[in-house]
Formats: sequence, structure tokens, C-alpha cells
Amino acid sequence: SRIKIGSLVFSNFLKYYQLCRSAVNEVSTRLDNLNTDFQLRYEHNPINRIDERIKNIHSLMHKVARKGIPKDLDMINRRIHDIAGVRVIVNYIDDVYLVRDALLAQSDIKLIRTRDYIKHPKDNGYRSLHLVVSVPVFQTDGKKIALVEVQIRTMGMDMWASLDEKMHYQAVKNSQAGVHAPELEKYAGELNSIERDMQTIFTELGETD
Ligand code: 0O2
Repeated sequence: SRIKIGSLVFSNFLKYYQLCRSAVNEVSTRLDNLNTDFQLRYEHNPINRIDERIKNIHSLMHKVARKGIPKDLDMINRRIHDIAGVRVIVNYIDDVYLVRDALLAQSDIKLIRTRDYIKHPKDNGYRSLHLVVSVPVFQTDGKKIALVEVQIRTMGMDMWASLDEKMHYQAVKNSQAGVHAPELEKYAGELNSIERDMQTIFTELGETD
């Protein structure tokens, strides 16, 4: 039980990861329930897909080193908020904020931080709404509070982000960073414009129902 990752005791680390896993399950279940409820009440599913992920230890340690964070669970917990991650892919742009509001309306979920890369896209064209929320998790020894990063984005934003990620990975492998960056930035804008037009049609159809 004294096996260590750097200076972190492995068994403590496992417990921490288990807390993050439970927090992801908690948030994901709540989102799934909200989606079903939206369907029953308004005949509209805002959520297309939910992806869950726990940051792997390699990428966590990379981030810890990059940010110069001491290898201490308390410090890691305080400074890194995306170990537990839930990505919500929604159908239309307005659904991003519909899902955000419905989640934050739950009295035991607290908003810790918002980064709205939809209202303020990154220079490369990346769009997505990032929330860090705290959520209660019930363990055998009582209630714990855990942080979860919730990324909410449309299908177009998600398609763009996955291509961007793949290109980034390829570029690192072939040392060709940024070759397609201008095209990608242009496509991000075009996708956004198409999704805004689709939103307009969807809203109009709803008004004439
Ligand atoms: P992975 O593999 O998804 O975990 P912070 O330290 O949290 O204050 P950080 O980490 O830059 O600052 O947080 P931010 O801006 O909220 O974004 C972190 C995550 O958003 C990334 O996680 C990506 O998932 C996603 N993301 C942000 N910018 C981009 C981008 O330009 N392109 C793509 N494809 N995704 C982006 P990780 O940790 O990088 O990776």
C-alpha cells in the first residue's frame, strides 16, 4: 500500500480516482435524466451524446509538471479541475445553454468556473462551453464533494474539435504543427454559421407547432 507515483501514495491516489469516477457517473446520470425529462415534457431531446472520461495518469502527470504543481493530492485537487470529465454533445446551439441551466438549477450542484469558448472562441476556432461544477458523492464514510469539468458543445463544434485534436497529434508526430491551421479556423466559422442557420429553422418550426 506504500507504492508511490512520484511522491503520491498509490492507494490514496486510487481512492481519489474512484471519487472522480463516481462524480462522473453522478453528473452523467443527472444529464441523462434531464434529457429524458425534456423529451417527455417538450418532445425535444437537447442531448445527442454524453462522453465520460477520467484523465489518464500520464496526461495528469504531464499537466502537473507543466503547471509546476507539487505532487500532492490536495494541491492537485485545488489546481486541476478536469480529472473527472463529462462531454455533452447537443443538437442545436441553444441546447448548450438549456442543458447548462437545467444542470445548474440542481440545488446540490455548484458552479465553480465557466469558460465560454462559444461566445469567445479561441484564436484557432475552438468552440465549446466549459463548466467546472462541484457535486456531492456518497461514499461508505459519508458525503464527499468532487469537481467535474463539463464540456458542452454542438455536433459541429465536436466534429471540429476531434479533427483539431487529430491534426495536433499528427503534427507532433510529423513535426508539421500548424500546416492546416488557417483552413481549420475558417471551417470553424463556417460550421458555426451553418449551425446558427439550422437553429433559426428549428426555432421557427417550434413556433409554428
Ligand atoms: P484532454 O485529453 O481532453 O483531457 P486549466 O488548467 O484547466 O485552467 P486548460 O486545461 O487549458 O486550463 O482548460 P480549458 O481551457 O478549460 O480546456 C481544457 C480542455 O478543453 C482540453 O483538455 C480539451 O479537451 C479542450 N480544449 C481546449 N482547447 C482546445 C483546442 O484548441 N482544441 C481541442 N481539440 N480541444 C481543446 P486537455 O487537458 O488538453 O486534454
